[in-house]
Amino acid sequence: MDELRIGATTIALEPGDITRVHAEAIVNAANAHLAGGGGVDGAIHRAGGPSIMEECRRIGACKTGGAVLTGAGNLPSRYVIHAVAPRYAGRPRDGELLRSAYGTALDVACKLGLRTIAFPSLGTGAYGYPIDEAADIALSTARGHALGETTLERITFVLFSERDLAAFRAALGRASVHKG
Ligand code: AR6
Repeated sequence: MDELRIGATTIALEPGDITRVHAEAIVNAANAHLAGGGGVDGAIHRAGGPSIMEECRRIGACKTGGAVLTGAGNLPSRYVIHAVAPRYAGRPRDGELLRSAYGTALDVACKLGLRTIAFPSLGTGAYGYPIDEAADIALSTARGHALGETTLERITFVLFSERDLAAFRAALGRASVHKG
């Protein structure tokens, strides 16, 4: 089973396309200019319609490691949380920034009192973060969040490729071993 239970929160993995997911918030792998692009970002703006980009323009920018909130246009979710991963360059700081992008998105959702959130694998496409390391960071940040006080009952990682799903499954196994 691709799930890990931490207190009242379930961390789950599922294959698929995040634009089709029914979670209260989905997370976008955005860039610091909130300018749109390819990958998940392109898919979310295409499926969600122009209102999301209008809101992004009003917000203007988001620092790397940060996250900002918009509505979700025509998507089945209520909100899109645009999180900005680092462009991978092998610096120790890259790990901190990726952790911060996940952590900030989780905090934004929790402040809104949301119960469900879905993430793609941030940073592991155009930004080049190695998937195995990124999956460990994603799951340990979710686990750390769930160990604190949170409104989130379900944190789902929606994995678009076999490679992403396999890496997150292996990382979930490692996170489960360290559960106690
Ligand atoms: N649903 C879920 N995951 C997806 C989807 C989808 N529909 N499409 C791709 N992925 P990327 P980044 C996976 O490049 O590395 C954009 O141009 C994909 O398999 O979307 O953070 C932005 O504007 C990959 O593992 O995001 C930025 O400029 C993962 O999503 C830049 O790319 C992330 O790949 C951000 O790069």
